[in-house]
Amino acid sequence: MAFILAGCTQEQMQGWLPTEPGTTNNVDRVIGLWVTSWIVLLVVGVVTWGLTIWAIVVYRRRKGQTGLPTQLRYNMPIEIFYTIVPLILVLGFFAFTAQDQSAIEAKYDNPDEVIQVYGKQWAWDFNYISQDAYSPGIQGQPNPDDANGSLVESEIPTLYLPVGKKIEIQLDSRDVIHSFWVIDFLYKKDMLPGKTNYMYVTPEREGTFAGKCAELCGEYHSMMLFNVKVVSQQEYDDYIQSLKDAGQSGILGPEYNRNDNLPGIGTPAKEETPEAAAVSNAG
Ligand SMILES: [Cu+2]
Repeated sequence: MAFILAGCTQEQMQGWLPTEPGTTNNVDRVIGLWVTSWIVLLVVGVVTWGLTIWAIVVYRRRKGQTGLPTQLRYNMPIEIFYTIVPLILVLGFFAFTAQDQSAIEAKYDNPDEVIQVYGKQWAWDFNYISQDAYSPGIQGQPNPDDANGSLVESEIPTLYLPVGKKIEIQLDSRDVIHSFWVIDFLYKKDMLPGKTNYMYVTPEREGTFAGKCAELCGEYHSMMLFNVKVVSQQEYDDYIQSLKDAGQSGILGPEYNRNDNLPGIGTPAKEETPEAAAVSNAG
């Protein structure tokens, strides 16, 4: 196995997943689960295809044979084998998936940074809660000079993350269900109106990574893009300072949500006017 794998490229070693090992604290775990699962499944596949072809060749009808071959049924050892092996496989996949999932979803008790991301039709607002600064986003702007429909890169909302720091990201929505997907992090999670989801990540490699909404959320869903810049602590601090210099201190809270009367949002319910009460009583 080692000899065969030695000839593989990095791309093949990670099962063609769109990332590099070590991009976050979780990426290697996901690659391991993905690649090992494929190896197990391919072994099962080779055995199954092999037995199928063997049976076809060895038990083919020979010249001069007539009638049906000896009919067999209820071969107990084979019945048990065909029941036990898939059961072991399913339980095995479940166990390893559950183990990795609970490791990836493990809460940081003392995150270095808490950042809130709001999904909204069709862009993102980033609240750097620990730093008391925010960055509002607009949806992707079509490039007027390009007939192929590319977007103006500089207009795409950008989330800055300091490298090597434990980050808690709170995922919220201002309107409909979106999904926060950073491709190179091999992670995505839904953003639901009225409910906060959490993502815990330690980015470990500096760079710019593409992100997008992964839940069809309306007409301009395809323009709901963002970038993640993983930078040094110094660059991160400089960026936060630039937001504050631009007057973007504080956060953009739920007051900008479109559905401000959902249960759980925390906005006070509108008071019933005497006129409305009269109408509802009459109705
Ligand atoms: Cu969306």
